[in-house]
Amino acid sequence: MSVLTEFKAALAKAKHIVVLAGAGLSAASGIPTFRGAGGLWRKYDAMSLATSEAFEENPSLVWQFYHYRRHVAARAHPNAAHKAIALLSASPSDLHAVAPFAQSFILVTQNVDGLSGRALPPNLPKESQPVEMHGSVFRVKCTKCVYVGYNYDDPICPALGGTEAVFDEDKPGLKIEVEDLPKCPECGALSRPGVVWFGETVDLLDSIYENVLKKCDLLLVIGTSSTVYPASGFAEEVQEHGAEVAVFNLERTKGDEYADFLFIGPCEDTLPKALG
Ligand code: BJW
Ligand code: ZN
Repeated sequence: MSVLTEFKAALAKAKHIVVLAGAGLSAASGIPTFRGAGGLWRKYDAMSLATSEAFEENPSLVWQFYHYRRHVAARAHPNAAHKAIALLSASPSDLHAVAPFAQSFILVTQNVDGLSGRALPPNLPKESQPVEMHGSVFRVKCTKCVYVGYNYDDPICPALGGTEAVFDEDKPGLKIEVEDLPKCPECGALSRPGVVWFGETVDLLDSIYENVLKKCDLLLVIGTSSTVYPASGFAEEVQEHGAEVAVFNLERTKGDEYADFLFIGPCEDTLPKALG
């Protein structure tokens, strides 16, 4: 039996289906990954851009990096893999056509580009929306007060306008004063990107374990190198209680260790076939 046929049989009996997505899901939309060819962490130093220490030391540089990422994400469009997931998240009848016993279908994404949410129709209930475990580049948090909100302005403040072209050329030399960087709409203090940096805790983790992983009986791991904790532990976690794991990736990864079903190839091709 082919892996596709075997996977479809697993889908046909699954009750609680979880999708864990990584940067490879958005690669076909033109969003760079982190560690693969052309990946961000191959070109830029993660520790100088994606830690709270880096932000404290050089908020101008870190904001230029996230302005560049916001600019790219805002212009990108969901691809066939985002759409295949969105269809099953949004439409019970499409979900039940491939998984007649499914009681839940939840996407947990490490991606901060907002594309999975944009693939969905508007006004869906919260349980049909993606869980953005590493936050979003469109979310902003105050460094002083409790304010957290979404901001889709491009640029988010005048001083960052145009810096995306310079950043893309790997010359983020422009020094923007703190008073010209994004400000909290509540208290006026410096705002920071609402993403989870290295060394920071994933606030949603307890809820993901309790409400998502605990009951999962089929996990799809899509386009992630499975190198970053805590998402790197999800496949092992669900397999311990008997769930099956399907891995969709361009190449072999650490995640394959737990794969009951392995789909090597671009997920924008393999996933619509597996879920269709
Ligand atoms: C395709 C494709 C196509 C391409 N089709 N596939 C030592 C050991 C263990 C853990 C640690 C350690 N030292 C430190 C840690 C903890 C750390 C960690 O895991 N570090 C590792 C790098 C070792 N983790 C943390 O710090 C986390 N918090 C935490 O641990 O809290 C507890 C704690 C607190 C304090 C002290 C100690 C513990 C937080 C991690 C936050 C990660 N943040 C980032 C940046 C977010 C904001 C932003 O985007 O700027 O999240 S890093 C980056 O990696 C981003 C991603 O979400 C994340 C995962 O990357 P992903 O998605 O897997 O992308 P890639 O590029 O790695 O892989 C892409 C894959 O797609 C590849 O496999 C391709 O082949 C594939 N692909 N095209 C299918 N078309
Ligand atoms: Zn504030």
